[in-house]
Formats: sequence, C-alpha cells, structure tokens
Amino acid sequence: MHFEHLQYLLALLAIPGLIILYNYLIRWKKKTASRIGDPLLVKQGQRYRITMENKSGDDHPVHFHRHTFELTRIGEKTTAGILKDTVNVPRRQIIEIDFVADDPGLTLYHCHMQLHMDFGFMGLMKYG
Ligand SMILES: [Cu+2]
Repeated sequence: MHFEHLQYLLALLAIPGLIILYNYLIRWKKKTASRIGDPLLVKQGQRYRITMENKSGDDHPVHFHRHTFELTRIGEKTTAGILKDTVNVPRRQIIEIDFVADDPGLTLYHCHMQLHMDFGFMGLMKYG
C-alpha cells in the first residue's frame, strides 16, 4: 500500500495590543499545499496519513466533511480500528489519522469550535 504522508501544523499567534486574538495557521507540509490557505490536494482512491500537531494552547476538535478516518496515533500511543469523522487534537499534542480519498468533490475541514472557525480555522480538501 502506497502512503502519502502529510503533516498538518497548527499554530497560535497572539497579536500585541489586543486582549484575545487567535489566528490559526494551517499548513500542509507537502508540495501539493505548502502555503497558508492552499487546499489539500488528494487523488481519488489514494490512502493518506495525516499528522496533526497542535502547537497552540487550545484543544481543537477537527472535523472532516464526507470522509471517515481511522485514528492511528494519540501522542505516543498507536491505535487501530477506531473510525471517526471528528477527533479532538488536545493542546500541544500530536494525533495521526489515516483515510482513503473516496468521495470526490470539494471537502471542508475545520475545527468544531465555532469561535476558532470564525477566526479562520478551516480549509478545503480538493481532488486533483
Ligand atoms: Cu479549535
């Protein structure tokens, strides 16, 4: 089985002068989507592994539309057989998921906290 290994980094910035301002940087560490805001490009039928590293001080329940994924790692522990479409990525923690790109079309992914979404924690997955 061929794996593409994508890495998903979350960062939290505090802007001086404001009491609270979150700005989420979502970066796919791969040539298909390396700039902030670029969609994650996937190929139909391909299996992917995504590492989500939460570098912020907040938990982020990350949700993918129309795709089910398998939870494969929580911090230092590996897991198998847990199928989900939302997983909480605790603060300063690493979560890994595997999924097959099996439902073509634009796909939204986002943090399930409304406030975090309002401040930009969402993006698109695109079949190419
Ligand atoms: Cu969040």
